[in-house]
Amino acid sequence: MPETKVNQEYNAEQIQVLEGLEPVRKRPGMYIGSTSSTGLHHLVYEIVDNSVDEALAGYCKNIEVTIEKDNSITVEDDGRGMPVDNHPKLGIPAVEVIHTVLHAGGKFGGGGYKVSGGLHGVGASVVNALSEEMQVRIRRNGKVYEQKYSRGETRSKLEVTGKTDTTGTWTRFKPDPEIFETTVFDFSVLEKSLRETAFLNKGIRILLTDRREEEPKVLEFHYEGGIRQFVEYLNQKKEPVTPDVIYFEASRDDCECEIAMQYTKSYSETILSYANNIDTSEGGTHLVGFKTALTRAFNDYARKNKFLKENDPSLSGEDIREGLTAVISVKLTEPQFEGQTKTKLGNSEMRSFVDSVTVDNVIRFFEENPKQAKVIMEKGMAAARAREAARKAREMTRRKSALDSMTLPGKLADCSEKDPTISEIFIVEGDSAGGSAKEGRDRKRQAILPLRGKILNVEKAGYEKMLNSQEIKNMITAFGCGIGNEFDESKLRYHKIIIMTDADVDGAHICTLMLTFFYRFMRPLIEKGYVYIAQPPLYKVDQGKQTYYTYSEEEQRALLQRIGEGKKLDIQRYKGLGEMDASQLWETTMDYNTRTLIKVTIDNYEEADETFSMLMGEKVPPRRKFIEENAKYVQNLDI
Ligand code: 28F
Repeated sequence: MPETKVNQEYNAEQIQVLEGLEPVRKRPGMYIGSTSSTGLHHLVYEIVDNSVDEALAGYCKNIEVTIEKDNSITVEDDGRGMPVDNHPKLGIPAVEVIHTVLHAGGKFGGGGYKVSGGLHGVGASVVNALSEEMQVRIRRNGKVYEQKYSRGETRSKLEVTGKTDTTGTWTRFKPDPEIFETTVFDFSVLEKSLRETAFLNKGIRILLTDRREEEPKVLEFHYEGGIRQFVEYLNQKKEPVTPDVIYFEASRDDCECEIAMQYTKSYSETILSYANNIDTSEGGTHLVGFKTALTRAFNDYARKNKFLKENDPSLSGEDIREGLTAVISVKLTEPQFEGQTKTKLGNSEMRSFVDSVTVDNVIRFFEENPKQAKVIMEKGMAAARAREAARKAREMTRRKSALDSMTLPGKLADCSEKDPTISEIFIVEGDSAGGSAKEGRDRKRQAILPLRGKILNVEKAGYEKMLNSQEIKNMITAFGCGIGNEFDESKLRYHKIIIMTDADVDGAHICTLMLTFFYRFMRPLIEKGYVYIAQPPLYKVDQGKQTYYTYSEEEQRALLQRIGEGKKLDIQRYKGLGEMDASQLWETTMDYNTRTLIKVTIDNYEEADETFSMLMGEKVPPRRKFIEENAKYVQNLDI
């Protein structure tokens, strides 16, 4: 009988077996990313992902993860149980191959197993290599099988230890302190990861137990709603602007895509993306596909439904994603991971696949839910306006400081003094009073900015409209200190800002509008005491050559009592600043030595805030109530 020729060719698998798991212990970072706490927790994800794969195959419903007292981990599932029959070529049980051959498990000839999650499904063999102890118990064929391993080596033969009428796999491993910086597990890290796994695999039930304390700590994760519920969970501390979570899924060839999204009132975007249950924190082609598709679908719908006019610019991606919470989960057989931490999906086909699925489904949702679509459209457009307004404000402040006085408004009659501490600016109502003020003023220290009619009510108009008001823009550039969070007190050009309006209802309203603007957008002006209200006279009383001015009704009564008898009195009630000529305006209201100025202060923030909102805001009832309650205190209300 001729000697059977010894087959000298080893196949890749046999070479792999000969090499063993030494490479893993030499360079663990290559297989689990690091040997820090992060790498330690990856061991758990590897084992859990094998149970998840068994669940995705439809055979496992429950997974239990336990942190034991000695910081070993046990994971158990109720799947079919790892195969125990001998591997045809290697002559050892399949379960032993899975635990001792690198890159084994999950990928033997495909067979309904998608590449499992974790760090690219390197599976149980890596965990064995990096554990000082590991054991597996399989319930299958009515028997319980058990085998032990340590640091990649087999420590016992696979043996039958009992009978059972259930099936499943139970694994226990104790990470090797020779490898890891720490072998203490963090409950909250496992909690976050297992909760995400349950969201990403709807219907799976995962139990997490921590037995290291007297009282075991137990959490269960089970979400029939899958990533819909994930979005609800992410939004639980935010205010959704639509009742529904938008959800859609599609599969094609060997790609699957599942997306859930919902807008909220917040200004930030939260978009999580996964590939084969791996958190693709560096994004990738699936995320790019989603974002470009959403921007296109949004603008198409906005134009088609006249939210955007013909020549309106399209909304940008960040405007459209403001307040958006979304979860994108894709599954594919041959994922390519790139990037610094190998968490960026590289497969180009996923970009076009996710793009087409997203455009079709987002447009469909908008068309089937026009009310929710309207709310979403308006949110995106408001974001665009706010961004544009903020840009203008920056631009304005920058331009003003860059070009200095070159950009001052034409209507401003500036003063020659450059020292702001002794410079003043009068904001004067109406061009005629403005003309008298320019003529009568002290040109060295007093600037005049005439205002034409009522300025915008910023309480109602909001940021973007405010910046389109010429009157408001003139004040901003004249003051030179910017607004909102661009406000810079050191750039203020006048340390007295004096509001000079008619002593009538209109004048009072204009004054209130200006105070509202200062309070909402340049509050430090008031806080630091830069804002004043001029006090023009109410009456002019001539008696022979003598002229008197009075500034209130009681002052007028007192004067008349004092000089009433004797020569004829000529009394004039001023209806507006415009009735005074330049010299009278100077003498009565602007002359440093004789004028009266009221300094505006904020004694009580809350009250001020409420008063402005109530007096100037949208809601009429509170304003009506305030006027009814306070009308009796009004003295010179002219109708
Ligand atoms: C606690 C960790 O690892 N569970 C697993 C199975 C079930 C099968 C399997 C695993 C298929 C062909 C490689 C059983 N019966 N929990 C786990 N449960 N692996 S890992 O098969 C291994 C792959 O070779 C299984 C029929 N088909 C598959």
